[in-house]
Amino acid sequence: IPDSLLDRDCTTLSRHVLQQLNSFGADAQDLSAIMNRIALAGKLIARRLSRAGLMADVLGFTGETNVQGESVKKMDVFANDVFISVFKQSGLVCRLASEEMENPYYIPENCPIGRYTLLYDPIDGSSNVDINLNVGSIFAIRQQQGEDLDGSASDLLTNGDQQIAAGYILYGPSTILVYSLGSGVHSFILDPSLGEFILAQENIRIPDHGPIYSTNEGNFWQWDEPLRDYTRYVHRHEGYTARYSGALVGDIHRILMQGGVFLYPGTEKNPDGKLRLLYETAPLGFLVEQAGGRASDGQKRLLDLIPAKLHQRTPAIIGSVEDVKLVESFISDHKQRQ
Ligand code: P6P
Repeated sequence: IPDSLLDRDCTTLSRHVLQQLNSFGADAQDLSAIMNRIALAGKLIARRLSRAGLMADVLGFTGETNVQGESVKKMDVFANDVFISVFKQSGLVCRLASEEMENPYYIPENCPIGRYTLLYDPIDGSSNVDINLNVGSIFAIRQQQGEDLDGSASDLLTNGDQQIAAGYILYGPSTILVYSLGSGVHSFILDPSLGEFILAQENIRIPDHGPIYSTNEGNFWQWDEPLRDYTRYVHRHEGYTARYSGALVGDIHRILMQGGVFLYPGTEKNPDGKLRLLYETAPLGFLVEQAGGRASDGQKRLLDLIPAKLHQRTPAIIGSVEDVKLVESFISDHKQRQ
């Protein structure tokens, strides 16, 4: 972190991206411009959220149901369209795949130039919007492989190591943007008076172990036996505490900062769990691995998983190495006994 406060305030996101990208060569400019557009989207969403209760047409539901079968919040649609709009003017991203859209959105005029695809969850945890609790945006950037002439975006159905950048924006008491381009995890705090994301922490490292386990224990009886055994273990042993907000970005940010493990296992109703691989758990898994943590579906590394379809779901165990390995050991021991 720069020594003087003034230097610190001048370490904006775009400068930090360029500093980092010396090793990226030609892509440096592109990725810096893309991160700038993501920052603009974050500012537009943060501004709307801060006045949600005061403006018409922000809170509540649209009456529609999205591809996930979830009722769509007005804020979901607004945030989804914000990302499309900021990239329309950018010339860099020619395809956007979102939790809110059945098929990717194409910006053909960008295709000859921009070979990048944005995968995103525009507002994650949107049920928290109406009660003024934290929500987040999750994003990943991939390079398009091939021409995608049939519009199926099948080149996106690859493993998470194909992500060239990933991150999230946490809309809480402060608006924080956390990202990685593959060389460490860095956080920025939005200074509304400047309209800039200012560097807060560089090379964030997740502790190898932490006290927190973060999961919806309301699903306990729907889990497989190993996950129940793990839960009984942390209930019985000193040094563990439960924290769960029902909004993925805030729960993961807490784990990244303090250590521990976030779990969204499969259930009888949803054996693949609830979270989506391409634009929720793969970006977060990328970040947590970059911070020295671990991310799996309980048995396999999350970033090795290859989705069969765009909105594929996956169980997710994400966090400190030791804590994720502990959960995995309950699953592998159980399999050996069968
Ligand atoms: P549950 C929000 O709807 C979300 O997609 C994530 O933000 C969050 O982690 C999860 O679902 C919460 O699900 O079943 O615990 O309410």
